[in-house]
Amino acid sequence: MSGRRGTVLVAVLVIISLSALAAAVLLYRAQAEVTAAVAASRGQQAYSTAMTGLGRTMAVLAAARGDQTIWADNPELFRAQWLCSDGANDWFFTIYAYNPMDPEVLRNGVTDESSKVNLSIAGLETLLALPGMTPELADALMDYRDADANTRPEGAEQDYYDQLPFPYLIKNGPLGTVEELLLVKGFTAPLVYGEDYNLNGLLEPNEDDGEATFPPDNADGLIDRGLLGVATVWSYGRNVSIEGEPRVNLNAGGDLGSAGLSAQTQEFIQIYRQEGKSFKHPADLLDLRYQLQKDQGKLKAGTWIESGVGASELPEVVDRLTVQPGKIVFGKVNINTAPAEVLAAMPGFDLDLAEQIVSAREQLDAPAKETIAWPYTENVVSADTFKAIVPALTARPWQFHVRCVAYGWPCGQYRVVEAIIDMAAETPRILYQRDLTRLGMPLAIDVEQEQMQR
Ligand SMILES: [Ca+2]
Ligand SMILES: [Ca+2]
Ligand SMILES: [Ca+2]
Ligand SMILES: [Ca+2]
Repeated sequence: MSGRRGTVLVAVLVIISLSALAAAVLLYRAQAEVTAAVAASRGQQAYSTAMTGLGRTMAVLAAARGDQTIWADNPELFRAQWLCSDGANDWFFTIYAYNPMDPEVLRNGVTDESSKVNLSIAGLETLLALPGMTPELADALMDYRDADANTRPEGAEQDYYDQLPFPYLIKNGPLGTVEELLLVKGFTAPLVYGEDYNLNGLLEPNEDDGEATFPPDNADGLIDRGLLGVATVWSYGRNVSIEGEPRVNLNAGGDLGSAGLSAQTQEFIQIYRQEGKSFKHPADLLDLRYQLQKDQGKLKAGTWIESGVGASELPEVVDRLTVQPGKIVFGKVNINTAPAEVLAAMPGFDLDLAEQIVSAREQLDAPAKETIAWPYTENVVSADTFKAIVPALTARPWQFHVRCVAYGWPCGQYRVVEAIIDMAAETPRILYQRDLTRLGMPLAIDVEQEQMQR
């Protein structure tokens, strides 16, 4: 275990013992004679245990949001965590998720929402690159989410939904959940959920037997997770540097000195703006040369000037500068966590490049991946390619998808809860939560083996 990871774990464990105390207070000690009352009380205990699981996950993210080695797959913190005993039962929780490295076993961790395409932000080309998408579906989604009532060539606005047997009002704004897609013309449950009917990230026999049993699937031995596996509506981030300072807007005449830029770069930016030019992204500064159109002080028209931003300046430039006004940036995709199929859907990418990025990042540690500069500084892409892909990207996760199963042993009572934890808010919060218990126990538990390991 690395020193940093060790320190973080200790910090997390301290917080965890505090939250376990709080949960123990919630314990139902009632020795009820009535079986129904006992079952209800176990249901309550399972629910409190699941809530404590979410609370602990939040504590882990508060301590180590930037280090995916802590939160992506960490059985020490997230698997079969004993919470308490009520005399009759021991209560545990497990955090679990689909495992892209090995789809046949779950990982014990959470999922970065910015590793997915934001359905409320993505452009038409990106939507079309998602699995199962067609021009009709993409146009219908664009119409559903845009504010106007102008129907796109293959889309549908309110007048279409008014004609349905059971008409309803469409959003004409950002989606509230990914499953809201089911309200958009043409979207079906197989498109949204894929084959993972019980939403556990594993392929069950009924999810791999074709038409024999519900749900329908293609019986190819591989799990299709539908749009839920690659799409989100939750991803946004604070427009701040690693240090938490508001980024300086390159196009708005902010205090460039406070962004730690060299005198040459500051002067370049000022002159460039005086010439009426603007930046589409801070990365435009990389190796930028510009020929003056007018006299600028002592510099005559026709003179070439240089930004002074090369590989060594690039990380600071992309971390501390912005071209987007406002405190919040929506829908960027995380270059450090997005799977190749998601990166490939973003502007400037193709599948080859996406796969190169994914394989290159496996060699990098957390500090190397702190900013979005690494594809260039690690020689994965040229300056031109870097400038083309980087506007859609971020290097930092802020929202996390969590699935938590809590269970009692030996009674076997359980609750399954799914949530989106938002670490970009002033105080960490749960943006969304629902109970998945009705879909069944999501994973096999072997409490005796877990106890022997203890
Ligand atoms: Ca519309
Ligand atoms: Ca499944
Ligand atoms: Ca089936
Ligand atoms: Ca399949």
